[in-house]
Amino acid sequence: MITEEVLSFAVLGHPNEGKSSVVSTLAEDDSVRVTPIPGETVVCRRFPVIIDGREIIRFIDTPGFQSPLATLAWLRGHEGPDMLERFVEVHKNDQRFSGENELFSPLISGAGIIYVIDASRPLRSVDIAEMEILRLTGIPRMAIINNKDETSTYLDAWRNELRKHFNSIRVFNAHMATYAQRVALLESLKAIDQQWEKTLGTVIQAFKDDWSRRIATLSFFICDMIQDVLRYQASRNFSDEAQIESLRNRLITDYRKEIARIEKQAHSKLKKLFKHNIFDYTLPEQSVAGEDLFEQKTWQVLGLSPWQLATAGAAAGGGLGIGLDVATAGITFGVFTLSGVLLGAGSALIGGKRVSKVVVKGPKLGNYQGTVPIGGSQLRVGPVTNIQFPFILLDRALIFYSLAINWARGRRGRRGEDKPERKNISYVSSLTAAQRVTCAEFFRHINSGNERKYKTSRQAMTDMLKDILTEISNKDATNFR
Ligand SMILES: Nc1nc2c(ncn2[C@@H]2O[C@H](COP(=O)(O)OP(=O)(O)OP(=O)(O)O)[C@@H](O)[C@H]2O)c(=O)[nH]1
Ligand SMILES: [Mg+2]
Repeated sequence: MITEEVLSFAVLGHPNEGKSSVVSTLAEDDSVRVTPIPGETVVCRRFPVIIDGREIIRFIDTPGFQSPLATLAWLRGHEGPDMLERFVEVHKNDQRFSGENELFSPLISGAGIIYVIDASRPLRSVDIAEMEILRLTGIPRMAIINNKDETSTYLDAWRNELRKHFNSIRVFNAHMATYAQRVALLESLKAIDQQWEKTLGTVIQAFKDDWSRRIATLSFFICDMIQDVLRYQASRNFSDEAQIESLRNRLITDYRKEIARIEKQAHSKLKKLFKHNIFDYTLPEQSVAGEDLFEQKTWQVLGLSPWQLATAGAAAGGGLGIGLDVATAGITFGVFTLSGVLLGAGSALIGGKRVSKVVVKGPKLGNYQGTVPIGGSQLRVGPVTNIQFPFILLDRALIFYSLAINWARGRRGRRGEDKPERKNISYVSSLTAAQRVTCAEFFRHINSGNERKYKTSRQAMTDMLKDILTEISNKDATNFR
């Protein structure tokens, strides 16, 4: 007899009930094949959970029961410790039982049982036969109610039946489960069998430690992203004042592209950290977070309110502008600098939107013509000075994170079903006043030149982010942003 050398759980059930979805979520592995076609999984596949290079637990995806009534009838006539081996031996060439032959193999090897049912449909006699088969095996077992449609019509009937056959029952929606729910599921597995208690305790601790490490890493990534954006500037040289207009447009395009690239890169690091390896998951388009960073809508819904901005900015001691047009939700990119040439008017328009004052650096053309560098002058956009901008970046990162940790849900997208409410969409608008100041302090010192203050404010920012990220992951995944 082959034995599973690592603590293993076989995920069993009827075809198409969500077994593979449960495995995918528990093992954080998006290579598990999940399809709407019943009978997709035909052979068992092991999905290890590896932490620190060590396999700590293993989930086994199995094909669905095929002929539960006939299987039960046979087993009842052959009860005994090795009845599963004998069943497979007798039926190995019988196609009617190919599902059972396959799914019994991990049980023969010593795996525990996680039985998945979809409670959005009524209970049938085949389901009871499956449960009875599992009870006959005597293997410690838990039932998972994967309520696909989230209807409760049949829930009580299912629960009553499951209670007769299982040591523990949990509702676990494979497509919505969060990190906290995964840990809760492991906790209840621990309670089923004393033999597992120690190992599962270690597994749960490893899960928790691993999660804290990811959160710490992510808070660094977020700070880095905001820092890179706030420090970025695009510039171009020119020699003819007539070029300014077209140059400015090009510069803005370049600037936007680069900012978008920095943000995208941070999101993709986040995605990796939360083990989305295969799917090119991006922010869902129908959600506000899927809007372009520079879209007016983004600026209307995310970030802080004008009042919150004003107080955060003031408390952090200025340094970052509130932006001329926060109230109208337009976009100020911050300062245009122009060295060598005076742009003329005190403000400029970008794409029809007013930007903050044009700052002229360097000698004015008229008075100091002699000092204009050979080869022309330079037009520069950035670094951004609008305090709302980093708040919006932070908001989008938090929203992206909340989707990524809602692992399976994020992966499958469920487009169209979840038109998010536009209200309550922003995370940063629900920060406390003290947290807003912590953010503003950090944003300000990114470019203030005060290295000591920069370091302390960044440390405070990462500490605060760790708390926020932990809080988000401990919440239920009821809010789709
Ligand atoms: N809405 C919703 N759909 C789900 C959920 N779980 C699974 N599904 C869908 O149900 C279908 C079957 O899911 P699978 O995980 O492939 O089911 P399975 O039990 O492994 O199926 P077989 O391998 O064919 O036996 C897929 O289309 C899933 O997207 C859920 O929690 N919610
Ligand atoms: Mg499957």
